[in-house]
Amino acid sequence: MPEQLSQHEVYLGLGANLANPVAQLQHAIAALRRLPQSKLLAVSALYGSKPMGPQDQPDYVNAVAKVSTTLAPLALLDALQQIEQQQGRQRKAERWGPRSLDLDILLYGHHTIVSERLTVPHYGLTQREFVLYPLAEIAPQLVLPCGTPLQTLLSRIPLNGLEKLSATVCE
Ligand code: ROI
Repeated sequence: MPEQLSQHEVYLGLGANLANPVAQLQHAIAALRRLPQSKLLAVSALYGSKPMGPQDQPDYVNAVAKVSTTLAPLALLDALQQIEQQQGRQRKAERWGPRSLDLDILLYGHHTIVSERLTVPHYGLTQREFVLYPLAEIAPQLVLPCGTPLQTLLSRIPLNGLEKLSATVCE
């Protein structure tokens, strides 16, 4: 695990498909601005996306944010889960079911983390258009810890109906 007080560039995935998903993401971004020991550096546009997993659920709204933080990975995870809970997230037994807010640590610097609570890079990162395209919007030159350029992954993953929404994220 990385030491606690060095600065790390972290990419976070945001997703919601319940309870006014655009507002959920806007509130979550406001909460990310208040994260302790952290600075919000960039946020992608909001994107509408088709559900991955069970299709009998509403479309999602997704975005990616870049944060600089001195929080250790599990402290960051705790803070993100607290934001999810404040916004009414209920963890249900159903795998890949709908959710009011999902905040995922996609990348934590160039670190690879495998622990009971956390796997980084996020296991879905390389497969999910609703993560890769918003990520490329704010970090087009990014190279993953495995050495693969983000642009190489993008060229393999179709948009699958992903669309930029006109809703804005407040400054
Ligand atoms: N599908 C989309 N489009 N966006 C998500 O954020 C998302 N999150 C999930 C599952 C249920 C896998 N499907 C998703 O957790």
